[in-house]
This record gives sequence, structure tokens and C-alpha cells, in this order.
Amino acid sequence: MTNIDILMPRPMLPIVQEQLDATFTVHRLYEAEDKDAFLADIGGRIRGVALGGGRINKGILAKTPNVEIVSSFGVGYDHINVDDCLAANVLVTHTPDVLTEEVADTALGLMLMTVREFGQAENWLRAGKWSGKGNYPLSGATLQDRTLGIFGLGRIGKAIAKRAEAFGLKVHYYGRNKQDGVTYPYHATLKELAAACDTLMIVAPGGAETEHAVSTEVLEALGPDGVVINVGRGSVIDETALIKALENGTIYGAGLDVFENEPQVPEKLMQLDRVTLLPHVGSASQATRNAMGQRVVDNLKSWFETGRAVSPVPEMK
Ligand code: NAP
Ligand code: 8YV
Repeated sequence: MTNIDILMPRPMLPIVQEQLDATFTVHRLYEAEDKDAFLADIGGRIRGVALGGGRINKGILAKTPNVEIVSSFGVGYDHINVDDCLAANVLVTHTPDVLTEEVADTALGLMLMTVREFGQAENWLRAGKWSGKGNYPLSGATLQDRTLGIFGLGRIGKAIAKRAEAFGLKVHYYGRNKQDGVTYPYHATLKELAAACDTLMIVAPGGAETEHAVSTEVLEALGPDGVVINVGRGSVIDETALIKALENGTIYGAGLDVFENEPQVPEKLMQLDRVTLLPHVGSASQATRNAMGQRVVDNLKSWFETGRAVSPVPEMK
């Protein structure tokens, strides 16, 4: 298949680069000094995109008029305009399942860190305060007796729910649909879910439909013991409203792996005490990232070998 030209807009893991180099002709946009000239030169030959970051919309599709598939690294695809891809007859694939358990582990870790202030306690030790000032102050919150409201009970949400049950938490959920075969209480609105729980776990996709769904109103419904954990997408939370709610005690604390404007994190968030911040590391172990990379490769190979991809996005199944 070396006669098939693939565009790689940004650097990808070695497991991806090595296999694609051995199979296709790969064009690395990030190495071009003049990207417009580069695309004007080779854009017409491109039949596949290996996407490890950056956006896909009709602008870029117009520069690659013969592209057939965008194989994206990651399960979330809010950076890809699916309607533009459907209109251009371009298949979009993503990497579900292989990261589910890793992200669920991260979610539980982040929740524990936030509620029990483990990051802050470690900083206390590292700063020599344990021997200097004494014990780290008792955490104001505990995980015991909490009710976890999951916004987005999909693959990762269910893996989080399973872990949360093992920790003795009660689980409720909200999504667009009540799910068959799920016994956790369902709430038809996010505000109702927030009112029924004290810990809100966001693991819903980004995009226009969920943008700023976690609003002042939702945070008020969560209440003063409320802890917000976000491993979904930063855009799902109104970050300004969240900062206000943390500053004035509308909610208790927050643990965030994702942000509205990554990698920028508002200074005010970094200054707040009861907040744990991670740099979007939900799936970031070598093993899981390699499995995701392998899926990027498998989707491209399968498409060009059989005309079918392994994991198209739901809109294209
Ligand atoms: P999934 O299986 O598709 O689950 C998504 C869930 O969200 C579903 O239960 C869906 O239920 C709900 N949902 C979708 N659109 C919604 C809407 N407009 N309003 C309310 N609920 C909605 O996806 P997944 O594999 O669990 O991944 C979920 C998300 O996690 C990804 O999209 C990504 O943004 C994020 N993620 C983050 C990391 C990280 O590193 N932090 C890693 C992986 C994934 P309904 O269809 O019933 O609404
Ligand atoms: C990745 C993610 O870090 O899969 C997702 O949706 O958010 C993460 O697993 C990201 O997509 C690639 O950088």
C-alpha cells in the first residue's frame, strides 16, 4: 500500500509512525515550513489522515479533496466536524474501548485526591512541613457515604460506576436516554442529577450539545458539600461559573483532568485550595496510549485493505 498517501498533521507515537511508514507514504505536515504550500503541493494525493491533534473541518477537507478517512487518536472527537466529513464523504474513526479502564482508574484516583486532598498533603510533606509544622490538617471531606452522579454513563462512565460501587458509593446517572438493563437511578435532567448527589462525575463528550452544561444553576443544585470531577471535556463545564462557585462556597471542591482552553489553565483555579488539577492524563499510560495508537493504524490498514474500518464514530456506523 506504499502508493497510498497519508497526511500526519502532528507528530504521533513511534508505534504509529513506524507502522505507517512501513505501509504507506506518510507526509508530515508539522515538518513543513510553509504548510499552505506543502498542502497545495501534496493535498490532492492524500487519501487518509492520521490525526493526533488539531481540528478537521471543511477548510482542511477542501485542501485534501481526495481524502477517504480520518483516523483519529482518542475516543472523543469533538475536534472533528462530523457533518463536514459526512458532506465530503469522509469516514471518521476513533479509538474507543482500549482506554476505558485506564480512564476509569484516573477518574477514581482524581476523585480520591480531590476529596481527601492527597496532592496537597504530599506537597506538605515535600515542603518539609510535616517535620516542621506538624501533621497535615484533616480533610474537610470524606468519600464515605457519598452519592456519585455520573453525567455520561457510557463505556467509561460504566467502568467508573463499577469501581465506585466497590468503594461503597451510591450511583445515579444522567444522559440523553435512560438505559436498558441499568439499575442505577436515572435523572432526566442534569440539574435533577446534581440535586440528587453530592459528587458529580463528568464523563460526557464535548461539542455544542454539552457546552457549559455544568452551569451556575447545576452547581447550586449540587450544593455546599458538592465535589465536581471532570474527565470528559473541559467545554462541558462553564469554567468561570465553576471558579465562582468554588470561591464563594456554592460547592466544596473540584478535580479536573480537562479544561476549556488546554493547555491553558486559569490562574484562579490554580490558586484555589480544594482543587486538584491534572494535565489531561486520563489515558496517559504507555500501554494504553500504544493501544490507542495501534487502533489508529488498524483503522487505516483495514479501510484500505477491506473498505471497512475497525471503529468508525457512531454517526458513521
Ligand atoms: P461513550 O461510551 O460514547 O459515552 C458517552 C456518554 O455520554 C453516553 O452515556 C451518552 O449517553 C452520554 N452523552 C452523549 N452525548 C450527550 C449529551 N449531548 N447530553 C447528555 N449525555 C450525553 O463514550 P466514552 O468512551 O465513555 O467516552 C466519553 C468521553 O470521555 C469522550 O467523549 C471524551 O470526551 C472523554 N475522554 C476523556 C479522556 C481523558 O483523558 N480525560 C479519555 C478518554 C475519553 P446518551 O447517548 O444516553 O446521552
Ligand atoms: C487523549 C482523550 O488524551 O480519548 C480521548 O478522548 O481525551 C484522551 O484519551 C486525547 O484524545 C489525545 O490526546
